[in-house]
Amino acid sequence: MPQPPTNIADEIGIALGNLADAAAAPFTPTLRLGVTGLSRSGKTIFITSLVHNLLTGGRLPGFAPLTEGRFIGARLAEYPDAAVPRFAYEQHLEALTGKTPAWPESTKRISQLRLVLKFQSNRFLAGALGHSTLNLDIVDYPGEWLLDLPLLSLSYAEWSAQALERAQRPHSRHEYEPFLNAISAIDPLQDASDIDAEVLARAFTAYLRASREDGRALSTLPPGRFLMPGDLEGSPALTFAPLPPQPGQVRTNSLYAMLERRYEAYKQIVVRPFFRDHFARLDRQIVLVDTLRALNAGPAAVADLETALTDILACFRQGDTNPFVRLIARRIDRILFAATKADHLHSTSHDRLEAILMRLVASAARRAKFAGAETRSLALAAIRATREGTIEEAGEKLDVIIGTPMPGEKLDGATYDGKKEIALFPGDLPANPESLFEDGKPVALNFLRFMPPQKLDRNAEGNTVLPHIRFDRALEFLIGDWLR
Ligand SMILES: Nc1nc2c(ncn2[C@@H]2O[C@H](COP(=O)(O)OP(=O)(O)OP(=O)(O)O)[C@@H](O)[C@H]2O)c(=O)[nH]1
Ligand SMILES: [Mg+2]
Repeated sequence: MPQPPTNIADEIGIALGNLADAAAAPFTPTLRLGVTGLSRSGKTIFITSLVHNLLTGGRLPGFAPLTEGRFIGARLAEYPDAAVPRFAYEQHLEALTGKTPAWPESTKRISQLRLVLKFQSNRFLAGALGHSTLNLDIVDYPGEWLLDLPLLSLSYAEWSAQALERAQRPHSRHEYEPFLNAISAIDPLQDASDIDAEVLARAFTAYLRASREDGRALSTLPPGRFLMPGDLEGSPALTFAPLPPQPGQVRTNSLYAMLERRYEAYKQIVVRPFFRDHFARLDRQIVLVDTLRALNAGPAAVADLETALTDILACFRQGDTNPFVRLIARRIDRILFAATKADHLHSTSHDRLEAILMRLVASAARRAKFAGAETRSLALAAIRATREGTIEEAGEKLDVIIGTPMPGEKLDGATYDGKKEIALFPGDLPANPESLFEDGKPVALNFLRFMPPQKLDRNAEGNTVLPHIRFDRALEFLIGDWLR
């Protein structure tokens, strides 16, 4: 039986939280923006760019509050939840804009931030009262953890069946072999022992790690904390593994029953609070999708990504909200699907990139729209690392991007050192997105990771300006109407 992602106690907590927000709303309303994306999809960069652009009034021609001159300014404020560290905005910005610009590391822990936005409202009553303020709350977390949300509605037997089926696919077999051997050496119905549980969990984690290194499938598989344990390293809730189905009732002191209990504990102790505290009360959502990486990896990866996004997004509470319902039950009423890192392609390919993204998230978007939420899709770069150019090859004009590939990136037998700038023609995206989902050869594309922009402009106040692609339009859709 599928279980709801929350229990009654959670629901009461969520409703009370919403009421507390509502009580504070006449003074300062709070908008919770969910930045959703699998690992390496660009969450940390998106949040850093958002904070920097709002703090410094960046170049955002498509963001109406700024262009209409109503945006007064922003500041970082203390977050009400003292238990979670603050998003390391200053460190991330320093990494990106320091002497030797570098991308921030993969996120290992959860963090959060609150921006207080001040603006001149153009609504009659609010305008007469002077300046208005809005709290914008955002949480950053390791993308791996997102894959855990669908586990909330899966029993141990269901999850085991899915995990074992996936592992037995042709390209997973060699990574899975040692784990398969570990399972065959153990009788799931024998007496439970910690040692056996640890052996299985270790072999399973090694398989998850090997799959992550394999570019052909999704970069990570659940449970997310196995590879990104945060504070839970070594805890019993992380010491389980999938097992083949057992006929009939299993003894409560069997290994199978022990691993089942630990799986349930993982859901209760780790996944449910993560969902309840950070995802159950969102107002807006941006779903970041690294479409190009999946295309590079081939049809199996594209199909995996589509399934993962559909399953994950089904866990969120989306739908139309009216102000009365919002008092106790918040819903995400706007969702922006974004193909990130659009600067890896020339702008002439952005329409096709958006078409592919729309095909990837079609089921998720349909479901959200049916619930009453507004959706949009966009190809964007939160930080633009390339510029555009044209080259001539064999008498043909090619639209290229110009940038510095990351050290170690390889193309046509050359390995780049992180210093040499190149002009790259990444190839043509297919006009028909459907072709990417059909089994067959991956499309021949050259996507390289680029160094962050090396020379940045400064604005009149001396602040660095982060170049971007359509980031202003994303902001307008996500928060613009709250700043009216
Ligand atoms: N060129 C370019 N690269 C980007 C952009 N955003 C992200 N990247 C690249 O993608 C990598 C991952 O971005 P992050 O923001 O760290 O991704 P994340 O979603 O926070 O990943 P996890 O923390 O692992 O969940 C970065 O190190 C960059 O190499 C962008 O706008 N342009
Ligand atoms: Mg991150």
